[in-house]
Order: sequence, then C-alpha cells, then structure tokens
Amino acid sequence: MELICSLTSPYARRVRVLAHELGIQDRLRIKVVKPRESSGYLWTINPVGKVPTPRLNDGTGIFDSLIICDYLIATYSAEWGLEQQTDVWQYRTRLSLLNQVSDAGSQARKLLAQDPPQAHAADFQLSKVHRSLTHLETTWTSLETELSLTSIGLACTFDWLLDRFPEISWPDLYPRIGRWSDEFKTRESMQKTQIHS
Ligand SMILES: N[C@@H](CCC(=O)N[C@@H](CS)C(=O)NCC(=O)O)C(=O)O
Repeated sequence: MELICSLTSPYARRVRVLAHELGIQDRLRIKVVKPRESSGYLWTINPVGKVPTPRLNDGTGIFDSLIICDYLIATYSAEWGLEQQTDVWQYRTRLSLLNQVSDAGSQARKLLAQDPPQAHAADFQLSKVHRSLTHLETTWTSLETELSLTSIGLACTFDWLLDRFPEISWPDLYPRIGRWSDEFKTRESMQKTQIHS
C-alpha cells in the first residue's frame, strides 16, 4: 500500500512507527507530498487533503491517523497492544488527547508564523499543550511499561514539540515524560522514522 505523507507530520510518524513495530514497514511505499500543494492527487483519495493517507491497492483511502493505525493492527496483527488496554475508555481518551495536542501545537506554529505573529492566540493554543502534558505526566501510571498506540502517539508528539518549539525546555517542564521519551527514542521504530525539518 502507498502511504501518502509528509516526513515532518507527527500524525504520519505515528503510522510509520507502528508499521515498524508490527514489522510491516516494507509493505508501505512512502509517497512524500506537501499536502497543500498536491491537491490533484491527494484530494481524489482524501477529500479533506490531509496526510497521512494510505492509498489501498483498490485505490481507496483511509484516514485519519487513528483509523489508519486501527486498520494496520486489524489487518496485520489483531492482538497487538490489546493487553495494554486495561481501561479502554482512558486509553481511547489519551489517543484522542494526543491528536488534539498535535492540533493545538500546529495551530500555535501557524499563528506564530503570521506577520505580525499572533502571540496571544498562540499562547492560548500552547496552554492546551501544557495542560495536556501535565495531565499525562501525572495520571498515566503505566507510561514506563507500556508499548501501545498511546505511547507511540506521545513519543511522536513530544519529539515533534522538541523539534518545533526548541525555545521551550520541554524535558525540564515534564521530566517524567522527558526521561521516558529519551528511552523510547532508542527504539528502532523511532530511529528509522526521525523527523526531517
Ligand atoms: N486528524 C488528522 C490530522 C492530520 C493533519 O492535520 N495533517 C497535516 C500535516 S501534519 C495536514 O495534512 N495538513 C494539511 C491541511 O490541514 O490542509 C490525523 O490524525 O491524521
């Protein structure tokens, strides 16, 4: 299958990391696009034109990243990660929260890139990121022992924040996540999918 994505997207990286963890990375043909400049191709498969979007062999697409991950697990390794879901609603809520942290971070970046920079509005978005990381750091008791979609999601999101907001000392603010992330980043799946800014 073809995975249409950008190599900087934290959403796409989650899918790519999962593919490595499932051992199916060779089944994904990565097609790198700039979502806002590739309308002709991407829009026929995903009407909202976002990446990641896999194009299946029958020409149809699947989106968004959470659905893509569910699809990969259901198709290639249905039992993967199931034992981690002791509280399925907390698990799914964390997954959704991590997507929304990436959404808020992306929004903040766009606001800061405007001329003049919209610092006040960006701070509001970043406050969502900070509250969410505090929440995860203080409530996620099994973080250090878990390998799941949520831990992959946090690893990709945190690494993306480090890359995109180098002026914020994330590991000092969130030392538990910072320590865990340093360890998680040594996994082959993370090494092979590093962000290229
Ligand atoms: N909820 C989506 C978000 C995907 C997303 O926002 N991707 C960005 C790239 S990081 C994108 O395609 N942006 C283009 C646009 O918003 O038109 C997912 O989880 O896949």
